[in-house]
Amino acid sequence: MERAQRVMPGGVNSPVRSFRGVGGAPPFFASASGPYLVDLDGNRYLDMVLAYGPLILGHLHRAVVEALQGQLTRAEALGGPSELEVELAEEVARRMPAVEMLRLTSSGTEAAMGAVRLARAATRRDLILKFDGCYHGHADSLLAAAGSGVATLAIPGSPGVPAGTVADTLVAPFNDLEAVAELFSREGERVAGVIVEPVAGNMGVVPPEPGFLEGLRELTSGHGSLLILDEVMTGFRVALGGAQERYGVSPDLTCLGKVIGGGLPVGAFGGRADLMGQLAPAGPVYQAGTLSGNPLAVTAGLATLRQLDSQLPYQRLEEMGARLEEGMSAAARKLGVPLRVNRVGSMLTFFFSEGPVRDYACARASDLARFSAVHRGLLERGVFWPPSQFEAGFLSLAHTDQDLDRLLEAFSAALSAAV
Ligand code: KE4
Repeated sequence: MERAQRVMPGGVNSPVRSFRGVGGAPPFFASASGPYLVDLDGNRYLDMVLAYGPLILGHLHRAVVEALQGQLTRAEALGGPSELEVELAEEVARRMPAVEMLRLTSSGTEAAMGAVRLARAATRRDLILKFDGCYHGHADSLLAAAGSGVATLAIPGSPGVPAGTVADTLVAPFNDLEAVAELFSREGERVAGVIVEPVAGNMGVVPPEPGFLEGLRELTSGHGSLLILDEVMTGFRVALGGAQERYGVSPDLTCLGKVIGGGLPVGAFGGRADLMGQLAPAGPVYQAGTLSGNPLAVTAGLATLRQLDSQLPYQRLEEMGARLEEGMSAAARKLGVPLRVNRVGSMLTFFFSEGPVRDYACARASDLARFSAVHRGLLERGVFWPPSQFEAGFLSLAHTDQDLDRLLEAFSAALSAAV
């Protein structure tokens, strides 16, 4: 880590990996297989991070490895269109009918950035509404923190983001439909779009309350605004057709990433053909990317999606998620520790909170010190849990029942050591 910090800010290439959120130094990983990671010292960990969501099949799934090996005999980059990109767009459209057309990118940040630009162009409006605690990548206009009050004009979420860049970004509390309705009654005709994680994952997992997503759909439709579902994390994770299938809400635009790259860099945004048709070169809205649709990354994404081709894998993921939720809750009950487990399918977060965690303010008010202590205890017992209260833990199809038994033993021991 000292060597890394001499040449990379914080010694990492993405902040959460530094363990600043939980304290202590992160292990440096060297290899992985199935549900396991191995660090430079040869210690093995059960992986509940899975590269923050992409590895829903686990590490080095045979189908992904074989597909990549085959692609490496053909090309690693092409600089021109390939059939592979068409196949991935068709696979996505097959699973998400609302995604009539797709543009591939190399990250979720680019996907959200492109979707927001397209929404503003298509509606000829400037205001974008996001939710406090939801993360859509680090594009300037979306690095916006909640101002004071309820649904308000944003303030820059980071140094280097000019106030003017977030002047057209509004922020409301997640799950607060009233705040959104009030905003639309005031400014609705100026709102280009609402962008939301249909299941929040970046404040820890916070599911949408009944009616929330449907309410956003009604409000946007009623005011000529667009609904953008950021499914970078939930896409093909929480259901065969993503959160839009699970909750029955049809967005105008969808952001994707993580699972559709199978661990290699892929993002995407897509939606109604009449909107996507306005994107360069078909239309005037500019968007581009040197490695967008890269054949290796697309190959890994295709191989992953093709393993997720029925309800069976999602039933297995649901079973494991439910078992983990129940086991963690039982361990906390036995120790008399207030614990809330928020879960949708195979993405879950535990909070040390007396009351329900329904938005970012609740998540921040939970016992972060206890989370850090339990995180450390899990790591010492060979379980790598996301190193931040505001991340989601993930399961993969490579996790076995025995892995879950060991995880629950480690959780119970780490919890009793932390109280
Ligand atoms: P990337 O640019 O990091 O590929 O995607 C940004 C993004 C967009 N939308 C959602 C809902 C996301 O969750 C993300 C990225 N997620 C974080 C972890 N929650 C990535 C991990 C990291 O930042 O290192």
